Amino acid sequence: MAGNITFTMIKPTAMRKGYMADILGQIAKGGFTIKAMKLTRLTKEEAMRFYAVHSERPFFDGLTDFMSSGPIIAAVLEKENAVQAYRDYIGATNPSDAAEGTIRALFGTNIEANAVHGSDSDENAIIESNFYFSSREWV
Ligand code: 3AN
Repeated sequence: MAGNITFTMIKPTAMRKGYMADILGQIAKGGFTIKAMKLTRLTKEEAMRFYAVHSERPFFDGLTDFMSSGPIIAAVLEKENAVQAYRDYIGATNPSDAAEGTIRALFGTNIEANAVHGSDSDENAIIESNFYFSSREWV
């Protein structure tokens, strides 16, 4: 059965461009409830740990440099069938392929700086949420 939790980050370029409030508004408009949230910044080592599943990919070094390049927002979101619903709502990895009106189409810059992260499975949603938040930080 599909779970009701997903995990997102607003990435450094979207933060630098001042899209934080607009993206949070868009998340709310999509019917996602924020269960935990923080403004934070990853070290290179933390970014490498977070994206460890991609360690063999050619873009790993650039991605982890980028994700540790500035402040981000990390958040746990709740909605029915959250993982798939949020992936549909943010759009394709490359913003130029993302459907009109999706978060990545609206706020993405390129395939790396694509505005937001969204978990790809229920299992990873929990692992990623636990990477950032203790149970005390969930409401
Ligand atoms: P998604 O975030 O859509 O699930 P993944 O899991 O394939 O995409 O990739 C994880 C992250 O790695 C993406 N959000 C993006 O920032 C980055 N990425 C993916 N493909 C590329 C690429 N070809 N070049 C640079 N960065 C990439």
